[in-house]
Parts: sequence; C-alpha cells; structure tokens
Amino acid sequence: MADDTPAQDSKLTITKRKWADEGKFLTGRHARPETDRLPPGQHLVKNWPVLDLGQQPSVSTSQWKLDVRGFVNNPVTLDWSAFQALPQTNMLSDIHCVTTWSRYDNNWKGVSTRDFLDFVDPMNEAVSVMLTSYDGYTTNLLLSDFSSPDAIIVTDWEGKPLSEEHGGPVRLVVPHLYFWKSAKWLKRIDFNGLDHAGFWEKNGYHMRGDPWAEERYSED
Ligand SMILES: Nc1nc2c(c(=O)[nH]1)N[C@H]1C(S)=C(S)[C@@H](COP(=O)(O)O)O[C@H]1N2
Ligand SMILES: [Mo]
Repeated sequence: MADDTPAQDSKLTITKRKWADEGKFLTGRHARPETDRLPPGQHLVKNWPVLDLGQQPSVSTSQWKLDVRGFVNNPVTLDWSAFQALPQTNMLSDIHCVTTWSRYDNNWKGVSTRDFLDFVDPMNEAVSVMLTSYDGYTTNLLLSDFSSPDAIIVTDWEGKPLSEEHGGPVRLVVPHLYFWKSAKWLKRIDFNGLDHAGFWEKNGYHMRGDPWAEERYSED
C-alpha cells in the first residue's frame, strides 16, 4: 500500500515543503502565509498614525544630508542629489508598531539598504548600525537586520514625497522589525563593532524587536 504513494518523507520533499511553507524565493507581501501576516497582539488599522517624540524637524531636500561613518570603506556624506543618483527601488510592505497597530501594503520608493551597503562598503568589523535623526532620536540595528532584502531608505510613500510628519525627506523602513527601528528624518548612520542601545532600547524596549517573537520589551 505504501509502495505507490509518493515519497512524502524523502529529504528533498521535506526540504521543498519547508520552503513552500516559508515562501522561500518569494519577495515582498506574499513571503509570509496570509494567516501569519498579523503578528501576535497586533490589530489592523487603515489610517497611518503619527508617533514620535513630539518634535518634528523641518528639513528641506536642499538642507538634507546623510553622514555615513564608522567601519565603512566609503565614509560619505550624501546630499539629496547624491542620494537620488543611487539605484531607486519600489517595495510593498507592512508596518507593525509596538503600540499594537499594524498597517498593510505600504508602497515605498527609495534606496534598498542592499544597494546602499554596496555603495558604502562595510568592513568586516561592522556588526551593528546606529541611526541618528534630525530630532535627536537614535535607534540601533544589527547589520544582519539592516541588510534585510525588504529594508529600504525611503523618500516616497504611495507615489508622493514622504510627508514631514512621517519622517520626510528621508526615513528608514525595516518591515520585519517593530516600527520604532524605522528612524524618521534620517541624518546619520554609524557602523559599529558593538550593538549599542538607541533611545527606546535604553528606555525598556528590546534590542532587536521582532514582532513575530513579540520582542517588545527588554528582559530586565
Ligand atoms: N526620528 C525619529 N524616528 C522615529 C521616532 C521618533 O520619535 N523620531 N519614533 C519611532 C516610533 S516609536 C514609531 S512607532 C515610528 C512611527 O512612524 P510614523 O509616525 O510614520 O507612523 O517612527 C519611529 N521612528
Ligand atoms: Mo512606536
């Protein structure tokens, strides 16, 4: 009886089934099974809430600069036109804020962190990045998270320049982590040898912030 059934448990079958479950080789919105799309403890919103420390800096594209320092072979200061000259990418992704709202299908345009990393060329010593913003906000990310294929340094949302309240002219979007990691009004990126804590990470929040693992708060 078992003779004419396909080899359900062969190594290749198991591996391929695992890939199918994980959505391997797919990118963007369908990478996760639809049933697993909303992380635990989150609820869906249709609007886009504004959250920050209450100071929204006004930075025009002509004033805006991004300093890249630390363990990189190309420690640049990019102005708006230098940033626009980098490869431009569109991505669709979901937002998960630690305050429990999630928002699906945000259409971003900007420079993927992969293309950005190709340009600034991190050294082997770099394990983490610290992002610093024009409002004084900081947040830290492991380089392995910053370099995720769906992470993007954005200038546009839904075909329009990113509004000031949402971090324009330039913010980061790292959709696989809680949204506090996605620094608005991006000003500086330091490539560090150690993973130092940023603003919320020093104030009780988790160093990594994976929504599917509910890494909301630090252990102590
Ligand atoms: N520069 C800066 N970036 C920031 C913050 C901030 O206070 N300052 N707040 C973070 C938090 S806690 C969240 S939830 C998101 C909110 O982004 P939004 O206002 O576009 O929804 O921005 C993150 N990035
Ligand atoms: Mo947040």
